[in-house]
Amino acid sequence: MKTVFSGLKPSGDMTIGNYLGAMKNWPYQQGLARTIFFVPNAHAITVRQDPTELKKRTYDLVAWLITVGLDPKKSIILVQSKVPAHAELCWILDNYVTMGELSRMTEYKDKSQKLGPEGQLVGLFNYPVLMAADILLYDANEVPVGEDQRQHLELARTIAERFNRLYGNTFVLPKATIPKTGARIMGLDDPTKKMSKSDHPDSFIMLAETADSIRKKIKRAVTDSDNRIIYDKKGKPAVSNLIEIYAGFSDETISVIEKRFVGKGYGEFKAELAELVVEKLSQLQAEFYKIRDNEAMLDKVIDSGSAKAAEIANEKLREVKEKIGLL
Ligand code: AQP
Repeated sequence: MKTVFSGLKPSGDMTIGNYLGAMKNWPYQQGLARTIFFVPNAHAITVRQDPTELKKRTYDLVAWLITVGLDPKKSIILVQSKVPAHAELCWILDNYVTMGELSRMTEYKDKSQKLGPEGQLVGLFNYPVLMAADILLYDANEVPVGEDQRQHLELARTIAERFNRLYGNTFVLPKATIPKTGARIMGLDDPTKKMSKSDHPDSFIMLAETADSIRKKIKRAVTDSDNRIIYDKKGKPAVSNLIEIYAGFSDETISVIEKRFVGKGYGEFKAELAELVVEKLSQLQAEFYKIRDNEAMLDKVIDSGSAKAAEIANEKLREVKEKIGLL
């Protein structure tokens, strides 16, 4: 049975980008694969975090994972900091990747540029190696992620291939699985930039956003010059992004949506989109708050999932250490 592995870092409140590009698709894998989902809280600290907020968001995220349909009886749900093997394998893999390879990672280039010299932390630079360790520890065959993570996945594959060549078959080569729609939801204020939970609030819609705020943000979202609802990523990036959000929430194809809005303008389209997002998110929010209220249950899910994960991860780490001569 194949293994499917993915995660979401608690570096901000979850956005509809994280939902449509990643977590919405994860529950479908349950039963068809060994499914492991994690909260990479150690990844989150590559950018300064408020400790109380970080802890709260870690619980929020576990609650969101359950809300979208992950069942702790069918999937392993773990928190990265509870399984030290991730950090230990990262250190080992650091010795099988070059500075040049890491320097080419566009996420590092974008983030470090945005953060300035003070934010150019070694952890941020090393982020893709920790991510490779996360994936390789569990023999993951498939990693369902949004488009932005493709480059990191390729690096994980390169590191695995390099290690396997030197020491014999050790790691499974992971493959990124990227959804057809929603793989790259762009900012509402700027369709040339990916929607990110750590950006300006006008650029994203949170999963926990209130109905009023969703309506306001969609109304204010930038559009393109003509008034037609046509999907054309190059020529009409802003409207194409809104159509993609519509498709993600309605589960309709882009051409069905285009047909529905023939002869209608941006105002009408945006109003319908806002109502669709409000309806879908309020259903999810109702479920989320019930789950989030029960922190004792969340603790049990985290502890038992992390213990199961540690068994798998420690076994892989033992094999790696044996192969390279570490006691
Ligand atoms: N805009 C997006 N469209 C589609 N998918 C997206 N993902 C993130 N943004 C979009 C996918 O969400 C998953 C979790 O990502 P993450 O939280 O681990 O890190 P990220 O990709 O760096 O997400 P953010 O929101 O941009 O976080 P910050 O602002 O903290 O860096 C991944 O599968 C990702 O592809």
